[in-house]
Formats: sequence, C-alpha cells, structure tokens
Amino acid sequence: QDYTAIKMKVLNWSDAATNTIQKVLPSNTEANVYFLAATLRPETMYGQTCCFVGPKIKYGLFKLHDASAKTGSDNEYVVCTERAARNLSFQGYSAVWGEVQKLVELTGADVVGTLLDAPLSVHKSVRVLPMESAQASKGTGVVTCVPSDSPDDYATVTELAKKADYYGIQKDWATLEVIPIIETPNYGKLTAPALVEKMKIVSPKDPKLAEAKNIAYKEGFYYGNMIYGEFSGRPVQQVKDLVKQKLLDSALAFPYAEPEGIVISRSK
Ligand code: ZZB
Repeated sequence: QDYTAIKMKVLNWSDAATNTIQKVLPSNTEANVYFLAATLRPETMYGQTCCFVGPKIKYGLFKLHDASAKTGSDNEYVVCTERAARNLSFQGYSAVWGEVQKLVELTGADVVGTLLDAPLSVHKSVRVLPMESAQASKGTGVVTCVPSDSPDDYATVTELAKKADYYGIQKDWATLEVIPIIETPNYGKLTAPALVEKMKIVSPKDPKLAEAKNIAYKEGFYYGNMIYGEFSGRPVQQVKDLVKQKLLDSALAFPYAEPEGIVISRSK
C-alpha cells in the first residue's frame, strides 16, 4: 500500500503528555514534533477536522531522519506506532538503516487533546481525539479525520460529540465545521454524511461502514470533482497527485509504503 504520510505539527501537548515530553525534549531544543498520519486521499486534506489515535494503542516518539533532506530540518520527531517507525527505518527515514530511535512511549489516551496544525486544512488547528476502531497494525496507527469524505470519520466525530464527557474530551474539539470539498453526482457535496444517513449508520462500530467506505472511495475517485481549494472545478482523478506533490514539495508530507503481508516488526 502506498500511503502519503502527513506531518501534523504539534502546537501544544495534552496535559497528560506534557511532562513526559518535557523530559525527553526540553522546550529549548526547538524540535519539531509531528503526528504522522497515513492517508490514501491527499486531495481531502483541506477538510481535516481532527486527528485520531487508538486510546489503547502504544505509540512512540521517534527521531525522523531525512535522507533526501526533503522533509526539512534535522531536528524532527514523529509520533507513530513502533511498527510504523520500523517500516520508516527501512525507507530512509532513520539515521541508521533499519534502526529506530525511540525517545519515549506514549499511549493514545495520553495524547488526546493535543493541538496540531493539519497541513492544508481550512481549520487553523485541530485536536487529537480517540478512535476505538483505529488499527495498530495499519499505516502509522495515526489517522487524520476528514468527516466530509470518510464515513468512518464522520460516524466517529458524531459519536464523540454526542458523548464528549464519556470520552473525556471537550465537545467543541469534535464539532469543527465539516467543509464540503468534493462533490459527487450521487451523494452531493458531503459524500460521507450522505452515505451514513442513507445507510442508517448510527455508530462507529456499525459493520455497514465497510461498505460505505468502499462506495465513498469509488464515488470520490471516479466521479468526484473538487469544490474547494486551488484545484476547485477539476476532477479528483487529476487532482489527487497534484495535491500530493504540493504537500511533498513543501515538506509537509512524504511517501510511506506499507509492505503487504510482510511482518518486519518483532513486536505485536
Ligand atoms: C484521510 C481520508 C479521507 C481517508 C477520506 C479516507 C477517506 P485502507 O483503504 O483500508 O488502507 N486509516 C489509515 N490508517 C488507519 C488505521 N491505522 N486505522 C484505521 N484507519 C486508518 O484505508 C486507508 C484509510 O484509512 C486512510 O485514508 C485513513 O483515512 C484510514 F475521505 O485518510 B484516510 C472513503 C475513505 N475516505
């Protein structure tokens, strides 16, 4: 699987993570830390409203080395799963090939509430929020949330807003405006909310979400037109690579490949 790894820069750590981070990265080190989200849909980045982590998933803070010098300075760190860090180390993103440099371990629950800058998003900053269905064994374990075009994301933010107290978050972290960015002939300007409603999906655990996701992928890719941003008016098929390139050129993202069926990590 060829993902685009999106660098969502930390602006302000959650209370629970602040001390841990201070110990390994004192504030005078001027390090840039990013939550690293793997996406297959770079053209939707305009609509990011939050960043999901699995509350029980173990993440690490890893040193990011930039072989191509394309990812910016050499004082960069990423939050992702150890498994993803290992994959990154085989793709030229660690100082020594195949070796990871872990500074500290964090659980998803620790980082909920962290404030991030989401590249290209219409929203100035977004929060890290819990997603029970986030998978540790896929991508980086970090998922950027685009509720306009991802049914899973829409179902999850709806649930989080409804039960903010239960999830230990502030309601307004989950209620950022859902911006129309892609129009599809069958589902209009907000494909994911339209699908969730039409298929009567009421929870992020609904098994119908798998089918909704497939439909949203196909509709968006084959029939979607951009209605937001500098490529507005053009088909998604044309724009996908242009947005990706724009992110790569500005060092806000880099290519991240996931070897299918190959287990590199020794941890579970
Ligand atoms: C932004 C986005 C916008 C995404 C969209 C999808 C959609 P796939 O096809 O199964 O490989 N994702 C990435 N990693 C994880 C994870 N560890 N756990 C749960 N979800 C994850 O799925 C790739 C997509 O699943 C990624 O692309 C990411 O969400 C999510 F409008 O990034 B996407 C119709 C989907 N639309």
